[in-house]
Amino acid sequence: MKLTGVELHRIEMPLVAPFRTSFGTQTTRTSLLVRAVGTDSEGWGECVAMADPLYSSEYVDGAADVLRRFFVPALAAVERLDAAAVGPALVRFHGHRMAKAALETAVLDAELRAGNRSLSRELGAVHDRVPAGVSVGIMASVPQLLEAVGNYLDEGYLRIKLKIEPGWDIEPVTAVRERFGDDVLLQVDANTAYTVADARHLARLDPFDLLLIEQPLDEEDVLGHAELARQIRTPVCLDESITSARAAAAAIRLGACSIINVKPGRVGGYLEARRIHDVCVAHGVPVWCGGMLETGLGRAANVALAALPGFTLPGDTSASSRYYQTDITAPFTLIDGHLQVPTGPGIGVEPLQAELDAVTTSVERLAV
Ligand code: SMG
Ligand code: MG
Repeated sequence: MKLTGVELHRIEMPLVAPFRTSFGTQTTRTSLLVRAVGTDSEGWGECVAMADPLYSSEYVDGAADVLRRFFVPALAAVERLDAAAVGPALVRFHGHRMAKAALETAVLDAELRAGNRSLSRELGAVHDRVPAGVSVGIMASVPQLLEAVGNYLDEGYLRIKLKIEPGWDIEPVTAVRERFGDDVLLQVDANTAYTVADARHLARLDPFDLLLIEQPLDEEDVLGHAELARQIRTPVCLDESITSARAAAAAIRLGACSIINVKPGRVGGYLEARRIHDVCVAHGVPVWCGGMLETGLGRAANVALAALPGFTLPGDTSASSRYYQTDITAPFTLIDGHLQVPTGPGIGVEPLQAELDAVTTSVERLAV
């Protein structure tokens, strides 16, 4: 296809509850949606950058800028555009993987819709539903945390992830294990809040039989993770550090992780995410699908990815109601702790016009 237009839709959606991590508290999700219009179809991609560069160096205004000034003009020059052509067309531009991923996903959605093919089939999904985990923020008190975890377990979530930071780690994990028992699938995510000097402290999590500890150290500290992995029994999982299939292969080889969190936005798109899956399967390293508080658009695509055979752990693929009162697509709901994998053409969902309009703060139409 040939690109005939691109729109950047900026949206603001209130979260059902504040979400606190080691890098800050979020009450609203500000995101950018990319709509790509081609000669015979159109598609959507959700940019997972946050309003501020706190999780990674990317942020919403930066993503809009790089899309507008560099990425969209580069794609507009491609005569026979498909998703596989996006990476090569943008490869000379460094970084900005979340912005690249959003644009590639919009093109992929359009391409698949034109061919009446679903993303799940395209990626090689082998399941029609995926188990849902939930990420639980840092709370003001242990009783509040126990209430939140209890409610999620009652809803049917099959795995609990606790956000941790220095001062909120051993105590909440102990309390959750004491209240809900050893059978709950439990893991923690530090979002880079520790240093390798904390190894002995983090080893105090060993007795709790956690599935994994996610990104305890700085994203560039791959060797530190390898050192930490030798000093603790809890398996180390990387999130922020894994920005490509090459980075995944290196981290595995160096012993920096034994599990990998795959987020398509963080790695530049679903095609690279699948390559990471393949690298991990080849090394016997389990993967699971992370989350970035996506709307139903991004969630639909994540759920398709999470249905690949190497995704053997539940992901941060929660129901729409975990995040938003009203989603901008038909909501994802939990059925026996699982989300259904969309089977329609492309990513399998579309924004509902009224719901989208209600949260849209600006639409920018880019000339191509
Ligand atoms: O989408 O359920 C979700 C959020 C899952 O904890 C989550 N994401 O580091 O894995 C992570 C964080 C990054 C976003 S925090 C605002
Ligand atoms: Mg994480």
